[in-house]
Amino acid sequence: MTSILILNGPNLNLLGTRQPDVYGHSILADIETVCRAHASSRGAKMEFAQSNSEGALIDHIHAAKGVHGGIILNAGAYTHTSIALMDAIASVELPVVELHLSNVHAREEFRHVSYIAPVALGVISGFGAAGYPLAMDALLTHLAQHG
Ligand code: CA2
Repeated sequence: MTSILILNGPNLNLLGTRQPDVYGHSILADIETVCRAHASSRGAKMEFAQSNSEGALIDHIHAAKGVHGGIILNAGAYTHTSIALMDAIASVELPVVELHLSNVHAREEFRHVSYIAPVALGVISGFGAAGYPLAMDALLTHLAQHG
């Protein structure tokens, strides 16, 4: 059975508490519930994780090798800063979908830079919590075609 990792970065544990105009009303646990139902409807396994620490996110990416077929990564603000996350993704050679709740290209210029995009399969940004099942469909379709 295909298995994927859905990994969430810094401050995403605060979803639903502030800035609902930007990030929506869902809390991360709601998003996890939707992802679990979606994975099961697609016959896939899923691990869902969040960390505020760059090192822990890198450890999750390393541990995905040989366990998961691919990764959906909302790296939060580390997207715009972290060469270390970029190197971790490149090193595991797993397909990664970069995901953002907000449309980062419609926001401040510093959010237009992504260290993840050059090593990602593709990017989904701006569809709120609905972006998670979209990213799952994109990754699972890719894995069905390419293994
Ligand atoms: O749009 C996204 O998903 C982001 O990855 C979210 C990050 C932001 O730094 C990226 O540029 C885009 C921020 C997540 C912080 O989420 C909060 C939620 C509620 C209250 C405060 C922060």
